[in-house]
Amino acid sequence: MARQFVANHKPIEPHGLLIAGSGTALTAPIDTPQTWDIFCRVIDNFGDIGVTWRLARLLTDEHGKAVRLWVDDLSALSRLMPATDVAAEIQKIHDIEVCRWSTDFPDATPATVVIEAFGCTLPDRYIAAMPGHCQVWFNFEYFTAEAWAVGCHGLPSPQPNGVAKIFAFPGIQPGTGGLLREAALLTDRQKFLQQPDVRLTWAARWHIPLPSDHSLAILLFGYENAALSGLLNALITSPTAITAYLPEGRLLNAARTALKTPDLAPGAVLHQGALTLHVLAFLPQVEFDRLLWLCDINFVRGEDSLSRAVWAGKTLIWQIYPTGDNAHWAKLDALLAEYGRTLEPSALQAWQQLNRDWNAQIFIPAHWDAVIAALPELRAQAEQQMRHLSEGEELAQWLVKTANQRLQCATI
Ligand code: TRH
Repeated sequence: MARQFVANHKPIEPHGLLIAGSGTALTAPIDTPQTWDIFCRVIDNFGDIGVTWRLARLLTDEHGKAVRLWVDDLSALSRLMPATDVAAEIQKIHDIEVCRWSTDFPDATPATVVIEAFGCTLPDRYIAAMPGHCQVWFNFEYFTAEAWAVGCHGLPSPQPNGVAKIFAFPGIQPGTGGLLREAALLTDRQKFLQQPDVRLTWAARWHIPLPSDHSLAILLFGYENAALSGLLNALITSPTAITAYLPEGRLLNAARTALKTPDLAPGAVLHQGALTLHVLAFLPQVEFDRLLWLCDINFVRGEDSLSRAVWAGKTLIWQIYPTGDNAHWAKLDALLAEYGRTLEPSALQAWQQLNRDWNAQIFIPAHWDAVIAALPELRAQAEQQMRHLSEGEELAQWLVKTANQRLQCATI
C-alpha cells in the first residue's frame, strides 16, 4: 500500500517579478505559495547529489523557497553534509526537507516548481498528480560548454500530462543558465586569500597543513588515472617545492599503486624529493571550496568540482566523467575552447594539451613543463574568467526568474 506523504512546506514571501527580456520590475507579486521539489538519483560518485544539494541550499538560503529534495541515496548526501541521517525517511536539514526517494513512492502533493535533475525520470504517480499543482517543471541538465546547449536552454517541451518541461542548461557560454554561485562566495574567497588568520583557523579545524610560502600548491581530485604516476614523478623531481593535496577517493587508489604505498590513508604525509603529499579526509561540501582557494592548480573532475574550480579562479585541469559513447571528448573540447578563449596561443595550447593528456591518461613531461612555464598567464586568466563569469547569469537566479515568469503568465 502506498504511503501517505504530507508536505511540510512553509509559505514563502511573495516575490517581485521581471518580465522576460524587458528588464522591468513589476510590482505585482505572486501570491500563490511557491514550493519547490528537486528530484535526484545518485548514479555514481557525488556529482548528482553535489549539484542538487547545492541548488537546494541556494534556493532556500538565498531565495527563501520551501524546498523538498527527493534523493535515492542518502549515504552520498551524508558525505557532503555529515548532519544527514541516512536512516530517515524524511528529515529537515538546513530548512530543506530531505526525503528518501524509494521505489514505493508516496502519495505526495507535487510542488509548484519541480526540478528533474539529470534526466532522473520522475515517479509515474507523481507525474500523474502534477496537473493542477505543478506550474513549472524544469529538466535540469548536465553542464556543457557546447554551442548547441544555447539553442536548447529555456525551451519548453510539451509533456503528456499537460505540464511543459523547460530545459535548463548549466554552462559558461552566454545564453545558458550559468553556474550555481552563492552570493557571498567571491567575498569569502577574498577574505580567505587575504587574511592569514582566516586560513590558519580553517586549516587547524580541518587538519589541513597549509602549503609553505614558496611551494606550488596542487589539488589532485580525480578518478583513477594511469597518468598519475608520471605526474607524481614530475612533482617529485620538480625544481620548485610542491605541496599536493589528495582527497580520499578514486584517485587515491591510483596513488597507492603509483607510489607503491598500499596503506596510504587520510592523514598520511609523504615526502619525496620536492613533493610533500597530504592525503586528506573527505571534507563537507561547504569546506571544499577553501581547498580549491588554497591551491595554485586544481585537478578536478565531473561537474560540481569543475564549477567550483571556475569560481576559485585558479588554474584548473578537468578530468571529465567519461561516457561509454565517448561523447565526453566533444564536451571536454568545448570547455577547453570556451574557458580558454582569452588565453594567448602558447598558454592556451599548453593548457589544452595537458587537459587532453590527463583525460587520455597519458603523461608527457614536456607538456607539464609547458603549463608550469605558462602559469603566470594561466593564473591571471583564471582570475579574470572568474570575475567575468560572475557578471553573467547565475543558475539558481535564472531558475527562480524563469519560474516567476511562468507563474505570472499562469495567473494573468
Ligand atoms: O563525484 P563526481 O565525479 O560526480 C560525477 C559528475 O558530476 C558527473 O558529471 C556525473 O555524471 C557523475 O558524477 C555521475 O564529481 P563532482 O561533480 O565534482 O562531485 C564531487 C562533489 O564532491 C562536489 O560537490 C565537491 C564534493 N567534495 C566534497 O564535498 N568534499 C571533498 O573533500 C571533495 C574532494 C569533494
